Amino acid sequence: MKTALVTGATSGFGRSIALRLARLGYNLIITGRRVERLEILTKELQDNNSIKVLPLCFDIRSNDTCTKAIQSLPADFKQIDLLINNAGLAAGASPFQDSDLADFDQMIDTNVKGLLYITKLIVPGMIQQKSGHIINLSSIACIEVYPSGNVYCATKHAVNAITKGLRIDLVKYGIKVSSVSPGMAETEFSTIRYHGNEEKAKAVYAGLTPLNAEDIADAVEFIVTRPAHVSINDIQINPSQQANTYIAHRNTI
Ligand code: NDP
Ligand code: 8X3
Repeated sequence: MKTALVTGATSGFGRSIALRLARLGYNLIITGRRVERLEILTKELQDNNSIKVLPLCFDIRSNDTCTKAIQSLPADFKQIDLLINNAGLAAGASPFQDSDLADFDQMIDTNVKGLLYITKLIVPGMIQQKSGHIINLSSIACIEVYPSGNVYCATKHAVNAITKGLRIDLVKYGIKVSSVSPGMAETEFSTIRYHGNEEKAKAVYAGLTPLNAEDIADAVEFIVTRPAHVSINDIQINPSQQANTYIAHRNTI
């Protein structure tokens, strides 16, 4: 049985991806900062699947806590076959000049540095076993920059570059590196981005049908179920009503 580690499994994409991987028979390490949610998901995963589940509660922004968490893995969870680097966020949506430096720090520390910390800890095991698969949750913001997207887009451009760099450096060890780059998807993402303002969060999806977390789990399932000789580099996935980061066709209400 293979083991997958999913960061940011307490909500949105990460939760759906964990549920999907469980159905595919993976043992799971699920992570996030909200311990109650990890406990509830652990029970749900174990009740419905014959798999082993290990919840790990930590903040991905600290290399120290990431290191302690990964070092704490019991022997039967030490070999990780699939790493889903999903934990991430947008904090704020303002023109650069009006943006908050604390939001910049939070996005860079989570989306870029946190992803690097976890990946640095998991890659040595994959190199040793000469196999593995890393899937990074990127975004269409890795391709285009949109108004008031400044630093969020920068973090996803970084994820794109890191994905490509890892693919180059790890190819000789039989390690696949993929990314999923979604457009608008309704999760807790916009509520977090607007610092809890539900009205602003809802307005993001007004007049269109956004992606949902299951759509992203579908993409991950496709990537991980390809034959050994096939590596999917990236799946870009948008709502049908979103052409790119600027153009969305909204129903008139
Ligand atoms: P959610 O807000 O629903 O989920 C985000 C997850 O990240 C949560 O489980 C959260 O867990 C975790 N997380 C955030 N910060 C930290 C931290 N410091 N330490 C550990 N875990 C953390 O958002 P989505 O599911 O939508 O987003 C998942 C990924 O997909 C992100 O990388 C996002 O940028 C990307 N994405 C989202 C899109 C969208 O429109 N929704 C589109 C394109 C990409 P907890 O709070 O418990 O720590
Ligand atoms: C999240 C989606 O529209 O902000 O990555 O690029 S968007």
